[in-house]
Amino acid sequence: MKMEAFPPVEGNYNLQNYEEMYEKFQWDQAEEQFSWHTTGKVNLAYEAVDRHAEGSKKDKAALCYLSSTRNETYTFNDLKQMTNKAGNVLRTKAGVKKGDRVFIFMPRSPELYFALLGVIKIGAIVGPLFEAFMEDAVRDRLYDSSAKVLITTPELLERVPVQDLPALETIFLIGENIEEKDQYVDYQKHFQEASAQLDIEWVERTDGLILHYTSGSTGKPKGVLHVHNAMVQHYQSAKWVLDLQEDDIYWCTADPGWVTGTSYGIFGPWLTGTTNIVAGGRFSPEGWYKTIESFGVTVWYSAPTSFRMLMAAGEPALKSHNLTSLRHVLSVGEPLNPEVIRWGQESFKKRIHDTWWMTETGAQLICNYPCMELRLGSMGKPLPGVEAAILDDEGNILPPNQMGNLAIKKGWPSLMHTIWNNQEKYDSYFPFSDWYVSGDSAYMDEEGYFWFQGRVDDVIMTAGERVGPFEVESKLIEHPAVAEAGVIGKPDHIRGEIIKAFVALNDGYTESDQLKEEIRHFVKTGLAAHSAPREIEFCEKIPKTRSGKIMRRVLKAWELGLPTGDLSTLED
Ligand code: 6R9
Repeated sequence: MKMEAFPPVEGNYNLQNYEEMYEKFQWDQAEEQFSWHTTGKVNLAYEAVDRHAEGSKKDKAALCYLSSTRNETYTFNDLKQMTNKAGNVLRTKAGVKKGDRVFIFMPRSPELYFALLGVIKIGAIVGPLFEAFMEDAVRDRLYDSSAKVLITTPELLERVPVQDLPALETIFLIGENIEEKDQYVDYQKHFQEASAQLDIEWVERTDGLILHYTSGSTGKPKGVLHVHNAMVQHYQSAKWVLDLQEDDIYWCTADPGWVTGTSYGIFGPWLTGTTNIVAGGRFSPEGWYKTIESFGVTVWYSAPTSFRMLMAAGEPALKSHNLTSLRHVLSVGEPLNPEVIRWGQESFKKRIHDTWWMTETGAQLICNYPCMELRLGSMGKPLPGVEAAILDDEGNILPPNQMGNLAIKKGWPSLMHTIWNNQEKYDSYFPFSDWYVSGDSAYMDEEGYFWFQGRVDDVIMTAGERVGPFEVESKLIEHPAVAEAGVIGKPDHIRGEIIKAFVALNDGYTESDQLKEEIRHFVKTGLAAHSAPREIEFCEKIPKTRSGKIMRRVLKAWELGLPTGDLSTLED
């Protein structure tokens, strides 16, 4: 198949020469950035906030928050004080101590960011939840982690099954006219009265920082525990991959309920002392373009699903905004379709840089860098300091161009520390001792670029051919009628599996058998005969997670009439 590529970009980037850095970089070099390198006192929140507040960035804007009702800016000094107050409230009103689990269940707002860092400052472990979670999702997570404290709003309280959570001692409510009784405490009242001076809890590098629950295909969601040491990689990847520099205005569109919204919505930007935009409310093409324009966003980190929605929204919204402030654009969460990269190049004249990583890996691992050629459809190359390979099912390294298990050699700083209460699950990621096996299927080309194929469970075996759902989906969305597509293998007694595509159409197109035939033909001639879906079903929406991932296992379960498994992260 023809490979399409964009040349490296000229410019003053933090990472100038990928090959050279890959040869020589060791992680301990990155540690010199941190004050603990000299003081020996460790706390991520200190490095992300207080270190800047006590230095030359004191009055630099750290957090700019915009929603339909609020427009606020906080400097690093403000952020230091606000997070200190939050830490004090938690300590004095709920007795929170090092290692306690404190969950935050509320919409994006400055209070959420203050509280999250406040928890970390006092050495506790923070568990951020999507505000859209329903009762079962909240119960599973708080119960599994024996959370001691919850910070939420009165509106969301009905989704907190307090009676089922014996470990939950205190519930802080953020809102108007809070009545304090039993374990319910008015957070804002105490926040206002709290001291802005705090004794930070110094911790070990291997002490707990954050607990992100992530759902597997079966069973309950698993609690991925990260530790303070992850900051080394949050920092270094924010430098090289996000390319954050002194004057940048950075916007990560992810919610802190998803690992992207913490590693790169909080830690990466603030460890590097960058001005960080947080936008409240829901996605709308108008609102998003306006955010870029009004703040003059220079570095923008988002996800394929959002880019596809912007693409589907078309020219009118795009053309009425000035997006020339953008200098660097990135994507994560799902394979980035070549069509989306072409759209980015046409519509705002920027390459969109794909980045691959997982909740479990804590930070970016395989990425595209401005100084490197960008091969459309590839995830890029491993970060300096990271060794990636494709393994067969026995743990042997496969040669280039063979599809297999994407694996990373242990030894990068942000690898999860454990799965909460589930050592067995943790061990299952390391079947060949030294290698972390991701569960993703990929291949590496001759020049060392990695190409994502699908989750291992999603790879389709049809008439003896292995087909990754991603390339079929990518081809499908190149058809003008197709807005989104999800592709699965459907058992078939002759071919093993056949390819079935679920397709959501763009506005202005009507479902018909003729259109199905046309789409099939389009994939057949554009990709390969064996990759063309034998069945196409139109649907209004493709089921996705809140972080925008197509839930192929849900499509498959629907198709086969089987139980759908954990649906807590399904978007409404
Ligand atoms: C950060 C994050 C992890 C899974 C991962 C893979 C998929 C993420 C991707 C990608 C192709 C990319 N994924 N980035 N697939 N290209 N650039 O997304 O974490 O929510 O835990 O998901 O997402 O399948 O294994 P998480």
